[in-house]
Amino acid sequence: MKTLLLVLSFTCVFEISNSILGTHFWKFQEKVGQYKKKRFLKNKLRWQKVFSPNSHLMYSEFEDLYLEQPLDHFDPLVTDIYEQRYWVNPTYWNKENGPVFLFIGGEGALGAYDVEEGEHVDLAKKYGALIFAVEHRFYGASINKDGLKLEYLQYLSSQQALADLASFHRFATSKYNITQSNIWICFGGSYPGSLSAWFRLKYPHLVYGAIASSAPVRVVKNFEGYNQVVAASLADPVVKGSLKCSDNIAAAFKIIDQKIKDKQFDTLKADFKSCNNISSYNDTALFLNNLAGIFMGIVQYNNEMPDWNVAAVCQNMTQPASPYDNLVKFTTIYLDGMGQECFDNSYDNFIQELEDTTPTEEGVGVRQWTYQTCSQFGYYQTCDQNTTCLFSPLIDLKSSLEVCTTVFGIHGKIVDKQVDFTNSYYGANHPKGTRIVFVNGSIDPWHALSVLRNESPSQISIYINGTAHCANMKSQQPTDPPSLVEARQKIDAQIGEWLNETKLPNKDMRLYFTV
Ligand SMILES: *[C@@H]1O[C@H](CO)[C@@H](O)[C@H](O)[C@H]1NC(C)=O
Ligand SMILES: *[C@@H]1O[C@H](CO)[C@@H](O)[C@H](O)[C@H]1NC(C)=O
Ligand SMILES: *[C@@H]1O[C@H](CO)[C@@H](O)[C@H](O)[C@H]1NC(C)=O
Ligand SMILES: *[C@@H]1O[C@H](CO)[C@@H](O)[C@H](O)[C@H]1NC(C)=O
Ligand SMILES: *[C@@H]1O[C@H](CO)[C@@H](O)[C@H](O)[C@H]1NC(C)=O
Ligand SMILES: *[C@@H]1O[C@H](CO)[C@@H](O)[C@H](O)[C@H]1NC(C)=O
Ligand SMILES: *[C@@H]1O[C@H](CO)[C@@H](O)[C@H](O)[C@H]1NC(C)=O
Ligand SMILES: CC(=O)N[C@H]1CO[C@H](CO)[C@@H](O)[C@@H]1O
Repeated sequence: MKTLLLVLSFTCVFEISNSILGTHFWKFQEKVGQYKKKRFLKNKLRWQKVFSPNSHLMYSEFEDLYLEQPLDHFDPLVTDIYEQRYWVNPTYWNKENGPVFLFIGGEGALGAYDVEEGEHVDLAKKYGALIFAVEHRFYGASINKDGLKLEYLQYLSSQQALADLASFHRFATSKYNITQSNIWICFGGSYPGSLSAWFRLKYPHLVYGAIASSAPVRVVKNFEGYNQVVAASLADPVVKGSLKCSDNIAAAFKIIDQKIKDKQFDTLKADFKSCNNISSYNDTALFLNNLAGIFMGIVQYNNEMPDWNVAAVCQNMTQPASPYDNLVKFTTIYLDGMGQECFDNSYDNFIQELEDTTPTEEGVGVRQWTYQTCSQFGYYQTCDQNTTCLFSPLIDLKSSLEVCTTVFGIHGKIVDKQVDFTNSYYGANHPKGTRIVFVNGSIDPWHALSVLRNESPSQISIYINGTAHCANMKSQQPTDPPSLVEARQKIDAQIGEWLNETKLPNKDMRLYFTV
């Protein structure tokens, strides 16, 4: 029953890590991240062979750089520091009046590719921008070696992360000789999408405009809306889903629920390739989360990897065999595809993983992100309300909240209070900002928490028919659907407009445009 946390990744930094129980969803996400990295490297190597056949093939020409940040921006008596990692790509920069593009990190490590590839890089080429990518505190290499201990997690918050960006702005302005003529625009997808919107909202004097892709700015404890979109996406013909497909998935989960009631745990263990016995309550819940996580992951990352998309799920789930048998078979295909023999459905293992305080430089920070959901965001992707959820109602809020209590000592009532505060603090899905573009995909379950309508003439929403999480953040590809091409053009035009208005002959005019 724990909800895997949402993680953002690669272009989406580490596209929001999910908040469902178990680590399986994360594994899928990591696989998506690895795939993208591999594709990127392959393209890069090909490029290097063509243009510099004799160069040694390095991962990237852009090195890891660090700046010192206070562990606590708000309490002068805390004098500890940590080193925050960032990258800079000056290749396209027109120093005189080119903008600065800030790519914001989230719940996973960033990489040099974040200043080399993606929509923001394409736009940087066009507009002569200096590109920075800044890793989020406590993720990747931006953490002290004992940073994951409970006593330090209090310094992991979106407010501290935004203050890091303010402090980075000051640091970079001085180090790279950035002037008033170089206006800043920030980018982010998923949780960093929220940070992008919030950076503009809370620090409008530092950043001129923000692109917020797939940004779940309205936080919510029980995010049952996630699975409503998952259900709608699996039924959506635009991505080759169908009602029959979603009905069959629901039917299969109903049979599983019945087998659980009948205590047929050995059958379930064998049918769905569980590594462990799942008869204890917590393990059963984890099993259900992991199984549902297959569908959540594939929908959220629809078409990020070849063969793993709604179309394939629905082909498998609408075969002539019974829905249950189709699900059993698809689970096996899925595990093979992930290179795993069985699902680890052990709740104890899951908790142990969350309690591990050893930082890992790569990938998603599972412990950190879980802490952020417990302490600020909730986002638990449950199935226990009266919704159109296809999965088992045993995927419930109670078990997600138990993880907060068990691992961090944060009780459900506190989660409530913190989630309410976060919405008050930032304005939920009606933030009163200006020059913020919210971009969402209709297939992306996270869009349910984003800004989907124009809030004002300068706080606008772009809704992409048929795309999943953060699709617009990738560089353009020949296979992109017209809706995505059009969305990117709108973002491009918006940035063009912002830059034009700052280049008016009387520069002081700029002040009138900022409010
Ligand atoms: C910034 O300007 C100073 C003084 O003009 C110069 O010495 C330095 O090299 C410049 N730094 C960069 C990164 O351009
Ligand atoms: C799983 O555990 C239950 C309860 O302890 C036990 O009855 C059952 O035989 C176990 N199944 C397997 C396959 O070990
Ligand atoms: C399930 O997990 C919760 C939270 O870790 C724990 O309090 C509870 O005792 C566990 N239940 C069982 C039956 O092990
Ligand atoms: C089932 O899904 C797999 C993995 O996506 C895919 O390769 C396969 O073609 C699908 N099977 C059918 C019958 O559509
Ligand atoms: C769920 O639906 C049932 C039947 O419509 C209703 O009796 C029940 O109160 C609902 N529960 C919630 C939490 O809305
Ligand atoms: C989305 O695209 C499909 C066709 O690809 C079209 O039938 C549908 O009307 C579109 N939906 C919206 C809201 O534009
Ligand atoms: C910005 O100004 C340039 C030059 O005047 C013009 O060609 C371009 O169309 C303008 N772009 C937008 C988005 O207004
Ligand atoms: C779920 C949802 O609110 N979808 C909305 C997304 O944005 C489009 C365009 O603004 C609306 O038509 C949808 O209703």
